[in-house]
Order: sequence, then C-alpha cells, then structure tokens
Amino acid sequence: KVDYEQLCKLYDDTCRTKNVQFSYGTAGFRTLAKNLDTVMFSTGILAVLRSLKLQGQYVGVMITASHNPYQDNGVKIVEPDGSMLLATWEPYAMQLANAASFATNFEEFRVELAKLIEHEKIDLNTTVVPHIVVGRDSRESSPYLLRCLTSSMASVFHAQVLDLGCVTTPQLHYITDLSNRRKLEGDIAPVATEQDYYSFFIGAFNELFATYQLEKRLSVPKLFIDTANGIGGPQLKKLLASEDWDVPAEQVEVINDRSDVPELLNFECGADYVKTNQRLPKGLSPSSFDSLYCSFDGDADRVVFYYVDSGSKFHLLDGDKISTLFAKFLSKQLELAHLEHSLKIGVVQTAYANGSSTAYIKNTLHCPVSCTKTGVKHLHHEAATQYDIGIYFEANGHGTIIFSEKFHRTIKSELSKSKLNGDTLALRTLKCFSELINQTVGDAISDMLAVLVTLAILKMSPVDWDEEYTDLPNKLVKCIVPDRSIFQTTDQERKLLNPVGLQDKIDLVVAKYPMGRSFVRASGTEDAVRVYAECEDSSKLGQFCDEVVEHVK
Ligand code: 16G
Ligand code: ZN
Repeated sequence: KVDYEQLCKLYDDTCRTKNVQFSYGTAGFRTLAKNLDTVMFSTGILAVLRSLKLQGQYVGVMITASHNPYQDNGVKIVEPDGSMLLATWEPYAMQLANAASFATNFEEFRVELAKLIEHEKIDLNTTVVPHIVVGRDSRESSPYLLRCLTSSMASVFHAQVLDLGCVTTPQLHYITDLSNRRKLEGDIAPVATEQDYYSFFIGAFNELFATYQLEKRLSVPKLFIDTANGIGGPQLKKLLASEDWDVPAEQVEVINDRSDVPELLNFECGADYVKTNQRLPKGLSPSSFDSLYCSFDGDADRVVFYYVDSGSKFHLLDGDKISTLFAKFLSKQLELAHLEHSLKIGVVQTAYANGSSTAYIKNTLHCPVSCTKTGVKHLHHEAATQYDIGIYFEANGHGTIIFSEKFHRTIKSELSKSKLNGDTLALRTLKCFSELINQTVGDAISDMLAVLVTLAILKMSPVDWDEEYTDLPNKLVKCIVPDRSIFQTTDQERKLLNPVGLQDKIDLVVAKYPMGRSFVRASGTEDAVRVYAECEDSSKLGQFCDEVVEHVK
C-alpha cells in the first residue's frame, strides 16, 4: 500500500526547484546540480514504477553529468538488461519531472502521477517488490541528490534499494544486468557487486594472455591513464590493486586522479578535452616517445588513446581508431576459426566518423559498415540487431562491442567439438574477448583492457596502430543560430531537409574540395548547430569550414 501522506511530506520537503522546464535527452536529465532536487524526486518514483512494470526486476539509476563541469549533475535510468531507459518511457520521465516542477501543490502532482500509473496499468497494490540499483559518480552534489532520489523508494513504495555508492556509469549498467541475470536464475543472493566486475574483466584479460602464452606485459613500455579527476580514478586503482592483476606496476601510471577535489573534475583533462583540443591533458608532458596515453571522461564511459611522436607531434587514437583495431583483430579471428561465413561482423559509426576510417573498414578490412544518427542508443541498436559481432564507437570514444546469442551458441558448439587444431586458439580468443567487453554500454576500463590485449597479441605499437590508415584533416565548429529546431536532417544526419535549399548550397561548397565532406546538424545537448567538415588538404580546411558556416548563419 502506497503511503501518499508520506509522499506528500517528501514532495514538500524535496521539490524546491519550481517552474523550470526539464527535458530527458540522450543522456538523461542534466543541468546545474542546484536545480536538480525536483527532478531527482520524480525520477526516483519513475524508476520504481519501471521496476513494478517489469515484475520487480532491478532497475538502475545513475547520478552523473559525465564530462560536464563540476557544478553540473544529472540522472539517468537503466533498464534491467543494462541498456538505456526504453524510449517510450523517456516522455514519462519528462512529464513527471515537469509535473513536480509546475504543480502548485502535491495534489496536482498526484493527479499527474495517477495518470501515468493508469496509462501503464501499473498495479500499486501488488505484492511484487520493486528493486532498484543506484550509483553515483564522484561529484560533491551527488550525496544530497541521492537522498532526493531515493527518499520515497522504500518509505512510500516498499522498494528494495541497492546502493553501490561511488561507481562508474558502466559499472552501474553492468551490475544492474548481472543482478537481474542472477535473480532470474533463482540465485538466493542475486545482488552483484563491484568485486564481480573486477574479477570478471581481469579474468578475461588474464586468460587472453595465457591463451597466447604471452608474458604478462603491455606491448608498450608505459601506459599513462588520465582519469579526468573523476570516479574512473579510484575505481581503476581498485582494479590495479586487485590480487589477480599482475601486469608490472611500473608499466601503468594513473594521472589526474584527484576525484577528492571537486573543482578539478574534467578541468583541462579527460577524454572530451583531449578529443576536442587534440592535445595532451593537464598533468602530462611528453616524457617518453614510446609511451601510450589514454583519457577517460568523468564517469568513465568514454576513452580515447594518443601518443606523441619523436617530433613531439600529438597523435589522437579516437573512437574510430579503436573500432577499426577491434574490427581488424576480430575479423581475423573469425577467419582463423572458419566462421566468417556463419557469423556476421560489422562496424557501426555516425556521420562524425572520419572518411578514411570508413574507407579502411570497407576497402581494406572488407567489413560491412553502417551509419546511424548521433547518440549511443542509435549505434547500440544497430550493432545489436544487424550483426553477430557489432562493433560500435562514436568518434568521441564512446562505444563497445555486442555479441549476439548466435555468436555465443556457435562458439560454444564449435569449442565442444574440441578439434585440437589452429581453430581452437581463435575460438578461445573470440570467447575470452567477448567476456572482456562490457556489452551493456561503452566502458572506458573494459575498452582500455581490450585495446591493450589486442595490441599485445598483434604485437603492435601505437605507431603501427595509427598507421593502419591516415585520418583526413577535419574540423568541428559550433554555430549559434536564432532557432536550431529548423535544422532538420535525413540520411542519418548527413543531409539537411530544412532550411529548404541549404543542402544544395553546402553541396556546391563541398564539390570544390577534393575528398570533401561536410554536414550540419542541430546539437541535442546544447543550443547550437554543429558544422563538420573534412577534406584532403589541411591548408584548405579552414576556408572550407568557414564557407559552410557562412551559409548556416
Ligand atoms: C550525448 C550522447 C553522445 C553524443 C552527444 C552528442 C549518449 C549517452 N550520449 O552526450 O553519445 O555523442 O550527445 O552531442 O547518448 P550533441 O548532440 O550536442 O552533438
Ligand atoms: Zn560519460
């Protein structure tokens, strides 16, 4: 029985931010932390309703604002299988938040809540216990926002709440999924923990080295990991401190790991900074030329790599480079296992992928490529539905690999035939590799381990990796316009439908530049339009981009 009297009290105490319009975007709710109390309150209720709708399965809730500055925060809901909140529920999240924000009293809010419950036919008088998993990144505002989020869960809705404390976003996704799988299997103590996460991933990492009888060393003398002064720092250190982790300590150095100093979060460091500015983060000077570097973002769901050559030139190894490395490695394994005709491997990109990477995947790797709209959910869906090994990465470093049911069935059955020949090595590699990947969501830690293992097995240096193909010179600019909503696109955001006539003008500009490509899309996270351009000649790139921007303004 729902205690509405208690809910009314919590509503009055919690919802201080009023008459602000909230929207649930690609990354959930995200704004200044001080304006999030009301949203947290409504999102907590929505997560409980989602769990009730799904027979009490664990639903995840993560408090984070990823690479945003430290003053911001945000929240997003995770489905029982570790994927993002079902698209048809995003409007509910918005409606409920705005109901709480604009209601003049609790009764008005309650009417809106009742509509939603009625519409989804949720039975509140059930004996089903809702289960919720909550996690937060290292932000200072998070403990308070967590209380706003969870206060009604147990006291009003009798939910069981598993609080993971400070974790990375991908850990929350992974643990939510694992808890449900265990619950489904009838495990009496289904709750998965952070420890499970570390042991599974280290286990798969170690097994791959063992499979190839490789000495447990990285293929580079040293790896520097910039954790953006976010939650990735402490979590990564737990992994490195684990008993089973036996890469020599001197090979790995964690930098920008001051998650205890709030203002340093994402400040002049982290994946977003490095990708956007194409330069080393704060705290790094190019000491040794054969080192490999990588940067996580503030909640460790994105990673980019880079190195500095002997001429002190910075080279970025972004999401495109990561997906092409995995595509090269995994296609080869499929061939060695003679499964290239039964299992379909493919790469999913967005319009931001460098043209050279797309050409390399098609023409050198002979691997299918799909393009989707920006936003992880679009890539994830394509990878999960079109391929048995679906590799997806946004150029900004967010991505993962999804292995189909058919993949697992096939590998298992082939392995059970236990042919003692060359196929077995490839089969074991494919199996272990699928276990090294966090398939629920892009994960900086898991992606990093997978890159390290791939480089070690292929005996590739950062330079070898980079030289597989050369990026076309490219530029991304932000353009402020009076109304970005008029910029409507088609063809996975590669072409404009509106304003009418603009695409024709852009096409005329593009035709003037060899290997030219450009597209314009409205940002989903900022009030601006983004203009991307790439062409063969870097000295013409600025002019090319300016010409397109002139038409957009
Ligand atoms: C969001 C997306 C990210 C995308 C970015 C584009 C998720 C979890 N995040 O942060 O994948 O690259 O938006 O931003 O989907 P934009 O629309 O402002 O260019
Ligand atoms: Zn992030």
